[in-house]
Amino acid sequence: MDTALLSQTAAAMLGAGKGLLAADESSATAERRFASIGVECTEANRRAYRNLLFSTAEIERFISGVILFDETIRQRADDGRPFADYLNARGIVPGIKVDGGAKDLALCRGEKVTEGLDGLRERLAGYFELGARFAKWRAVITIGDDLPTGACLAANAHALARYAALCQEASIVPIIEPEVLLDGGHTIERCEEVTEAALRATYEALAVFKVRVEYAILKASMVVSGKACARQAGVDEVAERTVRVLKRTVPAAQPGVVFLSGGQSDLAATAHLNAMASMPALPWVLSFSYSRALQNPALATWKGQAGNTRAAQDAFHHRARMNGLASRGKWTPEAEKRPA
Ligand code: 5MM
Repeated sequence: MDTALLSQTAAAMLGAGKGLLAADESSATAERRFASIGVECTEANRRAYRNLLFSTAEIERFISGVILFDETIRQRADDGRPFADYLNARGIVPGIKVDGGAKDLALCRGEKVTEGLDGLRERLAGYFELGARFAKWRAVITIGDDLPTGACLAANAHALARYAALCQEASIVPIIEPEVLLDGGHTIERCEEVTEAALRATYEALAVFKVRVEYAILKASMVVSGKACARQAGVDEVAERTVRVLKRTVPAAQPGVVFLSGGQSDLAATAHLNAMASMPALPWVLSFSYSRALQNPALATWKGQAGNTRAAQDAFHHRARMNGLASRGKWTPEAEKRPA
């Protein structure tokens, strides 16, 4: 474990006014995203789309790191360089999703546990060789009448901790992502309770498995009202509840927390981050690690047509710039009126 490298990587990922682009959609997720714009989900199209995002002019001003999928880290940019080298040369840290996906948790109907620990040590060594300096593992927690169960929280926390320990051993910064889904009719109070329980379970497991939180980054879901809940909490309430839960559970020794967007609208994800990053005296850097909330307008503009590349890049640049502002607490609705 090279602690100097781990510190350097975490610091680069958490650079001021920057955040992460989650571009690690697995094939099934990419299929759904491409279907929404009527584009065939071939390997060539996935490469072309990722190339469009990664080659956007000046994106390194707002994007500090990109989470890649296994297929993508083995693909090349238009100029022939492997994507990891291409990003690195632009000052963007390449990272890699290493989980094997969320699978049904035995005897726990409606719940998932993320798999992928078998052979992970060897896979991490391979990814390091390919240039990855951070990794990501996502656990999925569903809120329901009697959910989550203790079994679901314990199984996912255990897996996240063993993953994180293996990453640090390999000098790769682990992003630890216990995502509480926003699907359902639950209240924001219930989301706060479940998020706190999930984070408590996660940090207890990290301590048991000797993970050094100084060299880890949390990818958190925000505390929000369930999508189908009649009362939708406003921006300030989401920010206050989310930060309250983080303060109760996340050690100050950890350098940063990046948020997922989880199906929030693009503007809500930006406004929520901005409200949290505006709060005084937080012990960690707060930023973004969005997939949909960064990519939605770009994907919709691109539509698989090479002629739309420039316009799609402009759309991506805009959302990255807005979220870069939000990570400094400097975003305003007026800033949405382009251009820069
Ligand atoms: C890119 O989406 C990631 C999960 O992909 P798979 O479900 O295909 O494995 C996901 O972990 C993502 O990184 C986070 O949820 C953030 O994405 P959103 O869209 O929630 O910001």
